[in-house]
Amino acid sequence: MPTHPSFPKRLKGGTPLFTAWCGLPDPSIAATLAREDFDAVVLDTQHGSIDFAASVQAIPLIAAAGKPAIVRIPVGDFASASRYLDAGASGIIAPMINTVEDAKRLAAFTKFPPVGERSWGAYGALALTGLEPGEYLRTANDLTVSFAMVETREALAIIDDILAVPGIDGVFIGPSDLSIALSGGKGVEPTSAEVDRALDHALARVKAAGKIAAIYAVSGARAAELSAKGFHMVSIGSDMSMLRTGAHAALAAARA
Ligand code: 3PY
Ligand code: MG
Repeated sequence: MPTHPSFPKRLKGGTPLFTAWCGLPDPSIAATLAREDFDAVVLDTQHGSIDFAASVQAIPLIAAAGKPAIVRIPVGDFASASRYLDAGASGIIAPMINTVEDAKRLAAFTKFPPVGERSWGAYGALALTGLEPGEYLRTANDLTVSFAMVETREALAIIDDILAVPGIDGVFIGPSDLSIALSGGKGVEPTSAEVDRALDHALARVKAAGKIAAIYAVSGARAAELSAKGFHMVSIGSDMSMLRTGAHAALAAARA
């Protein structure tokens, strides 16, 4: 059965999960990466060119490979978060959660009452999970994961308050935006010492709250460093970066 009741449990299970990150607009790309040894696949509808329809098509293709699909929504687009969960996504990543109010809105749209105000209509999720409506209603809040992105000074300053919002399962650090914020707009340096200090602090706060710590890594080598620090989930590069890296390596070998 292509359901992922174990996804939140696996996230806290002690073995870091590595995810693919897809922004290219064809669902077959996410389906292809889902067949590689990633633990889950993220569909990036904030910065990727993949749209709503293609993402909704990708979700069952990822599930058919036995993997959870997670969708990053555009900034403030909480209504789409509900629709992706309805389609069977196992998690939502919401960018630029900078206030407690933002975090509450995310929880409201992604969790059923009494935690939130998610509206009923999870038809794709019912098909993928095989659950009866009542069973899905009772279990969905615990089977799906809502990540608040922390990627600004404002968010870092109130990380404990964000983590305390019921329905927020964890934090996903955006190291590129964080580096821009911390440098006052001087540069994008997601692996800088300043970013490292900030993410060590964030990681400690997430662990103290007993919630899930996730982060984006620009490369496999950086993902290894971040998982060694103790992040539960690390997204590696992107479909576009892997395509370009592969092309550069092939051409360099050909022209050597
Ligand atoms: C960031 O690093 O700012 C992200 O949003 C992850 O790509
Ligand atoms: Mg970002």
